[in-house]
Amino acid sequence: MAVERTLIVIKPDGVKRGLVGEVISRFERKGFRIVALKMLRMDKRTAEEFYSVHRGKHFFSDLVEFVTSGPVVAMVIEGDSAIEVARLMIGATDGRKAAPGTIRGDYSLSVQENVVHASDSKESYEREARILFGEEDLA
Ligand code: IDP
Ligand code: MG
Repeated sequence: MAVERTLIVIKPDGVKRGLVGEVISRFERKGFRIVALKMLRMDKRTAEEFYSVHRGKHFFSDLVEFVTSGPVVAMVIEGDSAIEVARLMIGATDGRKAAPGTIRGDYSLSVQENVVHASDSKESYEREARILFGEEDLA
């Protein structure tokens, strides 16, 4: 058993649609512990930094516009194999193709507006969590 942390972000579509409780509840019921949780609004610079691996891709500017279009809810959760398990729970990127039972599979019909973000590796988690949270939040 490897206890890990990962970053979950409920994107502006999820917040606008009233899915905050639903998404948090799924991770809690799975057995994860919430380490830190906050609502915030990403500015353009933060969003560009957060999604910097996608800079230059055709969807980058739309993605930055989308993720800055309203508040998001960010949380760090902790539990066994958190990174891999959270990715399984959110499902494939494209909500139209994500398996039913996953968050995206149950709540999204879009490749862009797909409700939720979860870090895809330990390195991504460490980089992304540092953008949205301070050291003191994660102590
Ligand atoms: P992921 O969120 O499943 O890790 P990534 O490929 O890392 O998917 O893409 C980051 C985010 O960019 C996606 O969650 C989605 O919001 C958006 N995105 C990805 N591919 C496309 C696309 O082809 N068109 C529009 N938006 C996209
Ligand atoms: Mg990704």
